[in-house]
Parts: sequence; C-alpha cells; structure tokens
Amino acid sequence: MSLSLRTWAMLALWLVLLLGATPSRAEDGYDLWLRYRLLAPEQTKLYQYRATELIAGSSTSTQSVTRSELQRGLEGLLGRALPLSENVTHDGAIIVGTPKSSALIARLHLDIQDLGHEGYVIRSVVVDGHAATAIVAQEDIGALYGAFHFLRLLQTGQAIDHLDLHETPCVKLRVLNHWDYLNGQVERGYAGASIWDWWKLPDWRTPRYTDYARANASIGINGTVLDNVNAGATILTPTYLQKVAALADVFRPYGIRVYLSIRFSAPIEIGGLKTADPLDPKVQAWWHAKADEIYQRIPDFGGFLVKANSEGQPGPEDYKRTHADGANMLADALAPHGGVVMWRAFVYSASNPEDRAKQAYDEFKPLDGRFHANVLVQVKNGPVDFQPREPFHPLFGAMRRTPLMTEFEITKEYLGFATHLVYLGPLFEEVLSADTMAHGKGSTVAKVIDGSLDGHALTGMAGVANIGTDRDWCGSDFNQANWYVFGRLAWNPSLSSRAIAEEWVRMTFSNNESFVRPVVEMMMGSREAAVDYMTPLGLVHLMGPGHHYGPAPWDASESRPDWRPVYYHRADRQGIGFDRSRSGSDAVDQYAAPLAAQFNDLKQTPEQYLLYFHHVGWDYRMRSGHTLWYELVAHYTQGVNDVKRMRETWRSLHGYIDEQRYEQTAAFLAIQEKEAQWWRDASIAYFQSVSGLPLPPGYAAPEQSLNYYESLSFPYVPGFSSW
Ligand code: GCV
Repeated sequence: MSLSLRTWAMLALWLVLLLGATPSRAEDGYDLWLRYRLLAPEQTKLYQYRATELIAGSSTSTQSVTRSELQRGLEGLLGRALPLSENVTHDGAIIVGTPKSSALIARLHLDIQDLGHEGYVIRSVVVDGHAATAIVAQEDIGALYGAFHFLRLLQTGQAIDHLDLHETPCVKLRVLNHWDYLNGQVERGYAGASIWDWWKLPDWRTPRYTDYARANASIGINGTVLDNVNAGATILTPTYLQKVAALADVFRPYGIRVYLSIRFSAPIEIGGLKTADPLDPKVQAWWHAKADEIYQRIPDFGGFLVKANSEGQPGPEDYKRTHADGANMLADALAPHGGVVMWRAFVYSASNPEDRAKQAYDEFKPLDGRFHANVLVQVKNGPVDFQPREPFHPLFGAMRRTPLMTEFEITKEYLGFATHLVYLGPLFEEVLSADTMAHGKGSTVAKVIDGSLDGHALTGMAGVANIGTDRDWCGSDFNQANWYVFGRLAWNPSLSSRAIAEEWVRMTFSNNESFVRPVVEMMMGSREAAVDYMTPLGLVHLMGPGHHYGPAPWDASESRPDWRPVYYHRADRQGIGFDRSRSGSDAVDQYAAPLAAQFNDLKQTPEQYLLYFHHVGWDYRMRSGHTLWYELVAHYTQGVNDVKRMRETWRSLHGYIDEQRYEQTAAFLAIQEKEAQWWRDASIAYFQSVSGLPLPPGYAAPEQSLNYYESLSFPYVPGFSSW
C-alpha cells in the first residue's frame, strides 16, 4: 500500500500533536504564571546556565513546599529533573534555606541581618570550589519567596550567573479580599462560583486550594479574607470555623494567614445577646470568647475585616458609638493573640445630603489617633468606588496617626467584567504614585501605605479578588495579570506596572520578543482605552443600575440618589460635571492645601479629573483648543478606536501561543469592541439629548437611538447578588 504525500504529512502532524511537542499545545490557563514550560534558550539570556543539583531541606512543611516547587519548576523549565544533594559537588548547584535549617548555608556567612521574617537574598557564590546559587533567608517563608523569585528569573529568561539580589517586602499585610458568600456566589465575581467549597469542607480539600496558595505565595500575598464584607454571622459558628481552620491548614506552609469578614451584629444573631453595642461589657466578653475560640482552632489567624454602617450593614453607629469604638472593641479581643482589625472607611449614608465623595473623610478624619495599635483603616483607592479613574482618596495623607491600608478592586466590576482586556497595573500605579502633598512634596500614597511617611510599622494593602471556579481562575487569561500585578505592587509599591506586565507576559505566554513587546504595549494602553469609552474626563459612576453592566448615564431608577448616574454627571443644557470646588460641595478642601488650590481652579485641574471637580460649560475651551463637547465625543471615539487597534495587534500575534488561549482572547476582544462601541454610542446619544449640540464634524452618529439604549435591560448579570 502506498501512501500519498498528503497522508504522510497528516500522519506526521498527528504524531507531533500526540507527543505534545509543539509549543502551541492547547492551554486552559489553569497554571497561571507558574507554567514552567521548557525554556527556549534562544529567547533567553540563559545560554551558559547549567543547573546541576538541588540542596534543599524538607524538615518543615514550608521547606517541603519550597523544595517541591523548585523541583517542579526546574524540571519543567530545564527539561530534566535535578538530583537532590547534601553538599555542593558540581558547578551549578542551587542551595535554598536558612542558616537555622542548613549547616551548609550557615557556613556561607551571608549578611542577612536586615531581612526580617519574609526577606531573602539570592547570591551567586562559590562553595567548596564550585559555583552555586544560594537562596537564603532568616525564616523558611523568606526562602520560599526567594525560590519563587529565582524561578521567575529563569521563566523570564534573565541572566543568572552573577546574582546579588536582596529583597524585603515594603508592606506587611498583603491581602486578598474575597467577596464570596457561603452559598457559593461571588459578589462582583465574573469567574464562576466561589472557590471555597464550604459544603465539602473540612473533609475535602481540593488540590485547587494548594494551587491557590502557590500562586499567592509566588507573588508575596500573605493573607486572604475568605468571606464577603457584606458578611453573615454564620462564618463565626463552630461548624464554619472548622472549615476555615481546614483552609488555614492548607495555606500555612505558604505563609498565608486567613482572616474573616465579620458581621458587627453577630453577638445578637448567633450569641443570643440583645445588643451589639461595642461599649456593652457582655458584647465585649462575647467577642473575646469568640476570638479565643478562633485562635484555639487557628493559632495564626490574621484577624477581622469589617464593613460597618455602610450600605445597610450594622455597625457601632447603630448604638451612637463611633467607628473607633467599634474597631477598638474587636481589636482588644484579637490583641492577646496578635490579630488585627482592618476597618473599612467605605462609608456613606443615604440620609446624609453631603456629597457622597466627602463622607468617608468627614467621618474618619476626626477619629485619627483614636484607634488602638492593632487597627488599620482600609481605604478604597478613590473617594467614590473603584471607578475606571478617580483622584486618590483624600484620607491618604490626612490621618497621620492611623495606619491606612489601600483597597484596590482586582475584579473588574466597573471595568468590563471578565471579557474586557483591561490591565489594572497603570491604575494601581497612578494611585500609588499620586502625591498627597500632605507633608510636603513627595508624600505619595505609596509612602502612606508602606508606613514610611509617618513611621507606621503595621502596614497593608488589600485587593478584592477576581478569583472563581473558572478553569483559568479569573474569567480570562489577561485578568490573571491583575491578580499578579496586585501582589507584586503590594510587595513593592514602587515597582513599575510596565515592568510587571512584561514579567507576566513572559511567564504566562512567551519570551519571544516579537510577542512580548506588542502585548505589553497593548496592556499598558488598555486601561486608558476603557476610561475613554466609559467615563472620560473625570466622569464617574455611569454604569447600569445595581448590576453595573454597560452604560446608563440616564438612569435615575435606583432607590438612593447617590447610586444614580445622574447624581454624578449632573449634565444639563449648560454643561456637565459635579462641582466639587469651593463654590460647590468643596470636596477639594479635603486635599492638602496645594492640591486643594489646584483642584479648585478649573484652569489648573488636570483634564483627566475635570468633570470630577467641576461643572463645565459644553463650550468650555479645553487645552487642545477644542470645546468640551468636542473633546468628550473625541475621547469616547478614541476609546473605541483603541480597542480596534488592540484587536489588530492580537490578530498579528496569531501563532505565537497556543490556539486555545489565542482564540479566547480574540473572542473576548471582539466582545470588548462591541461593548466599547455601545458605551460610546449610548453615552453620546444621551449627552447629546441633554446638550442639544450637533456632533463635531467627522464623528459618526450613534448606531441606535437613545430610546433603544435606554430600553435595554439585563436581568441575569453575573456578580450581582439580587438574582
Ligand atoms: C461588597 C460597591 C459594590 C458592592 C460592594 C461595595 C463595598 O458598592 O458595588 O458590591 O459590596 O462596593 O465595597 O462594600
């Protein structure tokens, strides 16, 4: 039987696919940035590198996971298993551990005094006449972080023959906040259901929990709040604490502590008390006993996160007490065990006629200095609510005597849910590098939260997780970058979001420069694109009611005025924007004097915040010389064009990565373009109906009528709890 050339070719292709030898083998994203695929040496600076043996202890659980991560990573990246050894016998040994765990490491006499609990050094050394790489820390957890760093160097193709790295985290508590309900729903979650399978815990601990811990440890995250800030009391019952303890056991080797969001009224709901008044001795005793019970089960429990007197949650103000009274009562219960309270400043009230953006500052600033030592106040990055762009929160720099954490939203509630490709690194960096001017120039938000500005040792950064049961964890491959960048910036808030994007692309997809460069560019521009097609020039909060999907600038259906888009944009025949200058709500004066003066002055206000601080005439001349109306239409259009360009970029990259991830991203970008166009058209149609102005020449009219956009309704939007 003779086979045709075509048949032979087909057979050969099948063979290649069968052996999985092709670099484009389908991937489902489960491995995140810890893929450890065989390195292509021509794409790296590793030509000379030859790892020969691994010297790593395993007498504690953290040492064991460090060793197995290195074995797994090195085998995957280098294509061969490395023998374990006790001593350095060849050039190319990798040594990991602490002087306490290894006599060999003690013998190196590396200067590690200033590393603290979590720091590490990675050094190229000579041991017994052989070149080696030493990953050394004071404590096991530092060595694990160092091991992940070393693997990252390999994964990103760095030269590793002359290493002298020294790393310590700038922020102490680097924490994910899961907005997960015990029934499996995730508020503002777009990646499936909750990964916590409460029903099967504590007996069944899915391997996913371990992979979750590995991913977090690889970027330095050391805490996780398991349940939603809109908390129920059930999580504090013995049945659930047992489940929480099981998760804590899985996470412990990876240096991750568990925290819980608590319901302030729990003493009533599960404690049988008549009150939750923080100054009532019975209430205090109940919380002390509850803390004792928790620590008995979970000796390294992190503490409580609290949303109180906000959006309907109970809190100390129900008893005419302050937020400080509430936080301190809980802090006192946790203090004997070393736990902390992360008390949220996200408060605003329907009955308060004051500008919503001012209310948190008004309430918390007077409490500065009144919180006990183990309380951090957790402040959202902006004064409204995680919008595509807001100025930084005025509490940063305003509460010198209180440790403030910043809270970012990693899940894209306001930035296109799962499907829009929006890399949040530039948003996080913009906030962290913002100068509060509170104590002179250079008083950045980063310095407030890393404690260096006011000498706080207790510091923290929180990110609302975008993690769910989707196979790829985050609802899309590119959403993984937002989890990644949060962790890296929490470790060091002065890293550049561009450098982090590059690292992530290399680890997640490829080291091929022709792929890396355009993808990093695309990511770096993606947040600005979303700002443009959703809320340009300082507009905020224009999304659909409740579910927050899509544009609805016309909407006034929400029960509370401060949940309605019309409250925020205030567009009328004359102009648009919220006047927060001294002639308006005077929110500007919550900022330090030089910034207040700048924001108060229409001409000096950065145009990216223009309509956040000012109500501006449609015919106001912008710096470009165009009118505001023209610029608004131009920005909306620019946003759509940017997404079109992102699609073109992605199309040009076909073949560089596996088909599965390529195709999903391509499909999601198509959704993004469609929705960007919808945002643009619906917004322009609405604002035009208010301004009565013709579209600037050359700009296309919206595809549909305003009536059409207003008629759209979305009863089954994910992530919204009132399904
Ligand atoms: C957890 C916004 C979100 C809510 C969230 C709230 C908060 O209002 O839409 O889903 O509730 O912020 O941060 O508490």
